[in-house]
Amino acid sequence: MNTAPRGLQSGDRATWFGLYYNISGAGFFLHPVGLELLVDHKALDPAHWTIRKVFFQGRYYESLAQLEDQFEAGLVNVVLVPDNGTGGSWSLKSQVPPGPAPPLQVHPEGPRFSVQGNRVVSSLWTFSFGLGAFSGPRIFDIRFQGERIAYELSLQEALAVYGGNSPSSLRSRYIDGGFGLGHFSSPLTHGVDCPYLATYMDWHFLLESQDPKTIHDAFCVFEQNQGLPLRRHHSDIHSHYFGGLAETVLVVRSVSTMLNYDYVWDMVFHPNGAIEVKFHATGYISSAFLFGAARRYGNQVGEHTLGTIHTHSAHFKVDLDAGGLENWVWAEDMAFDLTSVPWSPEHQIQRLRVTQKLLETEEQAAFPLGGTHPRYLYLASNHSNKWGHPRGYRIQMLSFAGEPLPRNSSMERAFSWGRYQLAVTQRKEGEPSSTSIYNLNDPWTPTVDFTDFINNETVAGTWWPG
Ligand SMILES: [Cu+2]
Repeated sequence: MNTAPRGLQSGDRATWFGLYYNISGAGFFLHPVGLELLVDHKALDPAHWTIRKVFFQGRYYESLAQLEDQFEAGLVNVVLVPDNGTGGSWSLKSQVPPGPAPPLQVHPEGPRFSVQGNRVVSSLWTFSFGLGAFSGPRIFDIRFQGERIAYELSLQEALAVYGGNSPSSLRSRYIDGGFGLGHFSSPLTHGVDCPYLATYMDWHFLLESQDPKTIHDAFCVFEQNQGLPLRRHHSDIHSHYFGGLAETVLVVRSVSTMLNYDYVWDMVFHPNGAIEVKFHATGYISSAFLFGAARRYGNQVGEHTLGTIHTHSAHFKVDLDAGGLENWVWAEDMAFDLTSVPWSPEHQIQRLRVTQKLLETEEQAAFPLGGTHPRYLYLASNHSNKWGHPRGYRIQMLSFAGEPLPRNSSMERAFSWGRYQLAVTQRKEGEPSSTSIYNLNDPWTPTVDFTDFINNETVAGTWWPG
């Protein structure tokens, strides 16, 4: 099993590889044998690559020869790991008969959207979709009822940080854009990955080869009943009526399989004009040989297997156009004022009111993880509705991500986007992405450090022709 990063400082080219049994039909992810090798691959000629360190079942050795010598001398305590699994369940095959077929969604009068090339058109929404070979799913030119809402909505990066007591697990920080979130997209299985009646599209790409490749059914688009009303009211008081609307959403989905784990990426278009971005992590966990204080670093999932502790984070970019290209960032919240009761001044009351604040600089509009942020945050235009309120688009964050790495880590700047729940920056042609494919293999001198984008420039009202 390949791991990253590949060393401890800029310029290093040395990777820890974990060895696993490859069990037919169930992969190798849960079957570590306890042997890990640090391979120095700095030389351009693979013939000169060397093994710099060996780890076997809890102990480090200078070389395979040293491990062999100590084994021959009876100094190595070997735990025999069977090659057919070690208790626990590790196959994704169902252990029980499937039973009756599950419910299906149908569209009685055919789909209510069409896909023309890479453009999706429904009665409410139009947009173009695609995959960045490295950055993954992206949507451009999103229009709601004909009006542009966003020029770009795209995944930028995914990050997984691990802990453990074996070298490859305690070292692992996967900055997945460097491997290729689009490149490692997997074909979608009808009826499992997306509804049976979804529209499936292939993706063609040219990467690391002279010949184009195709990922069959790399995208799906479908409409889904949310099983909840978008709105409803039933009146039995004074007048008798019911008004309601079933909520159906339009979904574009793709899945990236990054070795053992799979990210399901959804862009969800709601009938009220909201766009939702979400991802789910599934697939296999990563694992390591279980020894010593392993359970400080995860859970035991097999007789000799530790499921290693880790985090998942992802970063998205949205280039919003709320009512035109000139936008302002407003923070709104609520506050209580202590006031005397107008009709009875000897009493006091806590009166709830609206607070509003214009956020003018990139610093003011950057919200660190764990800090307080306003309950309502929106991009507003200089157009008003008929009551004089500025037209705008709310940004709502629902995330329980933690800090990816402490700031004093030598590689934290390679994913410094992880410091923020949300950051609004001036749009620039020179800042197309919050990350770089080169950050994976040299995180110590990152090609792109997102915090550089936050340098006290204004985010108020101007539009930036690039
Ligand atoms: Cu995970």
